[in-house]
Amino acid sequence: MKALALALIALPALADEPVVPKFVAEQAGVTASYTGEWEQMVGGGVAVFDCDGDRKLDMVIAGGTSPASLWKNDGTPGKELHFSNIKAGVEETGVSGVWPIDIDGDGIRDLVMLRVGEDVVMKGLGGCRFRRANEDWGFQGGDGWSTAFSATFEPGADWPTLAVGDYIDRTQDMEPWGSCTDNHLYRPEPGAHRFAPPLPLKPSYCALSMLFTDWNHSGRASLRVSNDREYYLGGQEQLWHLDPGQPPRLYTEAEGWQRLRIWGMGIAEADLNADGYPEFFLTSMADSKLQTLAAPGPDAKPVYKDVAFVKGVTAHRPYTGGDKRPSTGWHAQFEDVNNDGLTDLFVAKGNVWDMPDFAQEDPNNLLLQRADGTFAEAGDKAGVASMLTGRGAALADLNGDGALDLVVVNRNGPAEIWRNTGPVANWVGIDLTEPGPNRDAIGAVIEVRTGDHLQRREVTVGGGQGGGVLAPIHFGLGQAAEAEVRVTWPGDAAPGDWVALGAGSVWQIDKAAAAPVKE
Ligand SMILES: [Ca+2]
Ligand SMILES: [Ca+2]
Ligand SMILES: [Ca+2]
Ligand SMILES: [Ca+2]
Repeated sequence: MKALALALIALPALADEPVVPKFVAEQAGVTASYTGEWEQMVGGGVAVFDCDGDRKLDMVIAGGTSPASLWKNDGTPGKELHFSNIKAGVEETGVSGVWPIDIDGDGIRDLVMLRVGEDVVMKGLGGCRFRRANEDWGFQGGDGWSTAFSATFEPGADWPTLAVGDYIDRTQDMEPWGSCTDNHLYRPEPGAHRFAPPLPLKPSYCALSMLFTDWNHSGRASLRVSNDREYYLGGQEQLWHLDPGQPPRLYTEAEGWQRLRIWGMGIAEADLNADGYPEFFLTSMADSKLQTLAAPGPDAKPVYKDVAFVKGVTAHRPYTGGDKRPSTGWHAQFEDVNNDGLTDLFVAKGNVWDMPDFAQEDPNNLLLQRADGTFAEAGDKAGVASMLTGRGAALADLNGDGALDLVVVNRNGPAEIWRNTGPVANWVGIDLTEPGPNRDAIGAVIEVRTGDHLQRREVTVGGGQGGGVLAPIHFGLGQAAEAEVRVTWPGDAAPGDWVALGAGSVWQIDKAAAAPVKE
């Protein structure tokens, strides 16, 4: 109890209820929608990253039956948001999701575009221009209805490993259910700077989200897969071992894995108590899950208990608007939107497709974490309780003022953008770079200490719904004017030294450099 008391003293700004920041809707020049009927009922998301090196975050929005579109950030830092559409080479139709990642390690972010049809990898050419690279990189994009993505760099690899999740076999009749097609793992072809032929991940159960994550603090990622029980027979949630040089292998009940069946839509990870063992938020229809390891520690088994109810994050039905039917959750993301040092949670909501047993008027959630670890709904007070049909989303600082802004991609409706106008407390951004193939240090762990309050973030690519953010990692600092920061680089057994960094800036930490540099 003494440690807890000290932690509270170290954060004097914390009142009983969290500060609610005001999000102001700004059209910001963006006119994109995710459109389509049956084959676009799932999917629809946004990739947020800097595609031209000006340190302003740009966006690629999946369009479904409409072309995907790139939106270059040409707003003024600290001011209103503004983007302009430029022809970038990404204008494919059928795109269900899009994620940024530097595949070829040249320091320019590339894109993985999942489609209803052939998936496409796009090489970033700089200046927000892209070119199809399936042939150059040996990427066999298949012809499935792809819906889920994650990426990792396996130990010693000079090229990333991608996981792509697929949904229903769209060539089959819908009855009977159970026609899920295979998910695939794209590993490097050794020494060749290209992908080997994909390995099917059998069995597959209509994945809607995947995430490579070091759930057991082993220094190595496993692959979590969240599956939609609506369309599988005998399926469940999944966790795959990914041992170097070995075929992927499912965790078994003998190893502690417990059967869980949900309408799995999105995965978000956060180490809510900074003990090295991340919690997992899984969106679903009706109640969402928040899983924490039952017995954290070295050699932990993947036995999770659900703490969504006690933490107040079930988000199972609309909290405003009057529609009392159960909710449908999609993209989820943990970020600190008021910079009090406590991670908050955003969930995009929207009916699948005129499902009468579920809410049509289904507001997004913005759940603010309290000092006691429970969460308070603030989506309506913050101004983000849209009733449009949400799918993908991103929390990211789009105008560089230290307050995380929000973009939500809606099905058959316009993408919505909100500027976070605060109030927010102090913050720091951490932009990791390392030499070699894994330029963005995917798999690194960042720890941030203010007084006795510790925050911990693993750098991941994947999860969410239909897209993701590749940007400096944001930490709220409360009233602290500086933070101590250390990094455990991918493949390193021990963390680096603590360094003190001033609040209010993004710091580039380059593994090869002597000291962090303010951007
Ligand atoms: Ca930019
Ligand atoms: Ca690249
Ligand atoms: Ca917070
Ligand atoms: Ca901002």
